[in-house]
Amino acid sequence: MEAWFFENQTGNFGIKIRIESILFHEFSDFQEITIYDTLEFGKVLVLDKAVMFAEKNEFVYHEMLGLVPLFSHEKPERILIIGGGDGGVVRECLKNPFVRQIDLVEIDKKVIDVSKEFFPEIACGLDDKRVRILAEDGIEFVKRVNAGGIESQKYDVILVDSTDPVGPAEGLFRRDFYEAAAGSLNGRGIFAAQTESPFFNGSLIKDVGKIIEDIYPKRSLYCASIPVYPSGLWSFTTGSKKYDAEIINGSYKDFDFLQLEADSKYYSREIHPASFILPNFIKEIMK
Ligand code: AG3
Repeated sequence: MEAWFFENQTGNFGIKIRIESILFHEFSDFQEITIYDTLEFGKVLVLDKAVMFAEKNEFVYHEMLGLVPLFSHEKPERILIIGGGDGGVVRECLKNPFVRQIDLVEIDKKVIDVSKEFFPEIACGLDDKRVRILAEDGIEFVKRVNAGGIESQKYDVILVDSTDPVGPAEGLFRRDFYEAAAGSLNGRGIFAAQTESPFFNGSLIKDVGKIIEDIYPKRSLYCASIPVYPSGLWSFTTGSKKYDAEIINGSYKDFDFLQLEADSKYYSREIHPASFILPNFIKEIMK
């Protein structure tokens, strides 16, 4: 008998993926966690019935959220990742030669545990000695850093690898969080967050963009193609205090980009600036 997983990506549209087996299913303190083995995409992590990634194409999202903001920064030494307990973004950040410390603040420790068990190729960076894992609420965390205020303990880059803006991640799309995050960055800091689909979530992208524009001198949006997410086209919003996110910083002149490109399946020196070139309907959203 055939078995299928359905995700209702909007109220009126969804995807189905044929599954071979259910490898894991549990309600954690925060959400429903399911891991399917699928015929098309390999293993798939699903949180609250929404696909987080599929083994076969997780590289797109993780490379684009991890590498673009870091390589536009001159010297990203201290990184904060909010969410992202699977470790995919950590793995990518570790490819940057300047990274000295990554704090991963994931509210749901169970996501970290299952990723280590079922997705060792995604979670591989979590055991790196530069990585500190904090199982707590990212919103409270940035409020603390912001209030503590010691410049040397602030971050060069903050990345938000959240679920959709419903359930545990809702607060990660609100102004008070964005303001506390900006206050947790040092004067050269860059912020980037996943901001959903330009086709289905235009008003969210617009609202987030307006807040980011209020807070940072530089704001931009870039996109990447992710087949298992709603509409297949995904957006990332950046706010920057100094650097232009669309440009690879000149401080990487001696860096071995050929090796990075060999180790990466989506990101390249060409894709970095190209992903900021937007079709008119997205430029319209950004106005
Ligand atoms: N975080 C973004 C997932 C959003 C997908 N939405 C959906 N399927 N409705 C992914 C986390 C990967 N580290």
